Amino acid sequence: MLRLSGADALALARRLSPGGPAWRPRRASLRRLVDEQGELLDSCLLTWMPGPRSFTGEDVVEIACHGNPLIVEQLLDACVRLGARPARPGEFSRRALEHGRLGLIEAEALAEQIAARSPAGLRLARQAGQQLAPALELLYERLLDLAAELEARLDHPGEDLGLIEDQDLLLRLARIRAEVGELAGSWRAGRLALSGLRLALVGPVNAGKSSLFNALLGRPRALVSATPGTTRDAVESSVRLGDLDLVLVDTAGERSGADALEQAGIELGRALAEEVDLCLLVVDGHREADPVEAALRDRLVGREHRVVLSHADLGLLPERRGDLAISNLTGQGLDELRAALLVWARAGAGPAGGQLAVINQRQHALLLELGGWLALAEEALGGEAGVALAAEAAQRGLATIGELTGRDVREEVLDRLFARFCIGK
Ligand SMILES: Nc1nc2c(ncn2[C@@H]2O[C@H](COP(=O)(O)OP(=O)(O)OP(=O)(O)O)[C@@H](O)[C@H]2O)c(=O)[nH]1
Ligand SMILES: [Mg+2]
Repeated sequence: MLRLSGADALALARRLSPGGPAWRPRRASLRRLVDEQGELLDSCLLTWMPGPRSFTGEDVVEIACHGNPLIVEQLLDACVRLGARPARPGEFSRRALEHGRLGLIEAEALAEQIAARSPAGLRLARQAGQQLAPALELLYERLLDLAAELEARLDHPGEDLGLIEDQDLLLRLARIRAEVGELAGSWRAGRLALSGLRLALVGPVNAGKSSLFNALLGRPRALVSATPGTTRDAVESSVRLGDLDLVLVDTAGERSGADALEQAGIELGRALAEEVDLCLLVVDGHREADPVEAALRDRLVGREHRVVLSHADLGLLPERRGDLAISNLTGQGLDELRAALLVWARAGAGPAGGQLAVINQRQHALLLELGGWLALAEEALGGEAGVALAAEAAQRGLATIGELTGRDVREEVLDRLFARFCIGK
């Protein structure tokens, strides 16, 4: 699909396909596209969508040409010779945004839908595109009401305006703050669905990390051998796990007395393991724990991690403790591990599938900021600082939601106030 957008779109399309049927808005018509010499470039369906009722809000012509990249390239060249220029990345959506055809959140959701690498990510992005902006608008409306209440107290102190009680106001603020907190917390689930679960396999040399890496990937991606210290460099690869994208990082095994090069590999593995969502400590369950393993267990304290006992086929020592036992040789425990990974990934990830989640860091950060303003408003209203600060904090909160959704704020609070209470003189 080639898409022309702008005031000259139709004029250009006419020159590209002289003659042909009359152009009717939003009706696909079969046309012959030719170059300057009248040579046929393609014969295909063109659709004219006059602005502002088009995706970008401008005049748009869509050319549903044949899929050969050569045809697309020749058509593009012909369009450029006729005065068009290639669009910049995201430019159509950007124009749609500028012309009010697309909200900021919807544009962000669209970007995530295009980039999604797992069904879970796609589902979340679609959902955000449809429900996140309305949900935020609703929050905005509710906060606007409260801000209006606060403004009323500020402008007419001591007067009985039939306003709601402070206690009620506080309660409503707290309720909004709780919802905002929940939505901000959904980022963990959002990030998980969109970026996938990053999982590092760490452990002593020869524990079976690379074997497990290959088993989870379902293909021999990393070298496996009985020689300790086989994996030198970190190896990364991704695979679908349930409806998630699982990004696996195999690291160099740890041991004491490694040479400089091997030690560098170990350090690299440690650094990468710092950045993942979950570490799997793989240890050989049919051998006793050694100091290297003890040090690893210590290092993982306070971090998201699980312990996998490998070599279950050889018989586990009774004193060995871990979350799961597996054998890379027989495949024992691997299905259980996959299932457990999905559960572990979602543990603490906030709302499970089906619930609304934010889909990027910007939204997350602004929601945290909003929560801060709401807390300040509550604190001020309930304490010494008083209504002026509370009103200001509510305004900042509104501005933050405005920033989130891409809208503008300010005078509206007063508009709302007078409309609702009819106190204007
Ligand atoms: N019997 C048995 N052998 C295993 C198992 N897992 C791995 N091995 C063997 O143990 C040896 C080491 O396996 P790797 O997967 O290379 O171990 P690693 O942890 O990646 O080792 P380094 O890269 O050196 O840190 C190989 O000979 C594997 O075939 C298992 O569950 N059972
Ligand atoms: Mg290895």
